Amino acid sequence: MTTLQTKSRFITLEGGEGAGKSTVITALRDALETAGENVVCTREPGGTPLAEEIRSLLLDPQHEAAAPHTELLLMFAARAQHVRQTILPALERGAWVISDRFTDSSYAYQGGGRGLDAALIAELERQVVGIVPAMTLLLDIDVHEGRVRTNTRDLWPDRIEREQEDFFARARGVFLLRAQAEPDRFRVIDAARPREQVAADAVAHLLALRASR
Ligand code: Z5A
Repeated sequence: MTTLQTKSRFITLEGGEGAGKSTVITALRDALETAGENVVCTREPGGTPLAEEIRSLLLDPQHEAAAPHTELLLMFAARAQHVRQTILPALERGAWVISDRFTDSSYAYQGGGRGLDAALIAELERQVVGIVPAMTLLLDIDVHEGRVRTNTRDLWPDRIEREQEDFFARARGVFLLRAQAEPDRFRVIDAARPREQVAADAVAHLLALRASR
């Protein structure tokens, strides 16, 4: 795979910690199912048994700290499996696929957060992933505000969650730059508002995309 192909029924959710992606995914699934569609909800890193094992390696704070390139390549190893094993087969069956995070997270966290070269990430995206979602919902929230939401939940933060706020601020900056650069694909949603409003905006974007087909 060398050129990127946009997949019309493939939707991704991106955003910082505590942005509320899980809540929104449930609302998106319900909206599509009500409209009679088949839906597969999945997540990254993960989404297949092997990719979930890679997720454990990546996020378990018991392991030694991964070098930035190790982290990047494990993210893409998991994604390579996820695309071939879960996403493409579901799309080929005619289902919609909604993924909690995808390649934009690698640009944000490994590129922005860890400082790795975006050209390397782009090359991995072309060679290893090959597909781009038709729509990416970026749930944007102030880093501190998002972390306050998860701090009350996470007794044992994972390895990435243990990073400092400036790491997440750099990641947020990359998400917003990518959204600015690709306005046709991204919809930026203010995730600081109540759950119902955030979910309603996300559903409206999805149904508008579906109606435009
Ligand atoms: N990562 C990476 O570095 N590179 C990559 O390529 C990929 C991922 C694919 C995945 O861990 C980590 O991997 C992630 C990026 C990195 N690390 N970080 N940060 P994860 O899946 O466990 O982490 P997450 O995606 O950030 O999950 P999260 O923190 O759970 O975020 P969320 O799913 O958006 O949040 P939520 O569970 O829906 O809500 C969080 C809490 O806020 C919860 O208690 C809710 O009840 C509450 N909430 C949600 N919405 C609201 C509103 N609107 N108001 C008030 N409270 C709310």
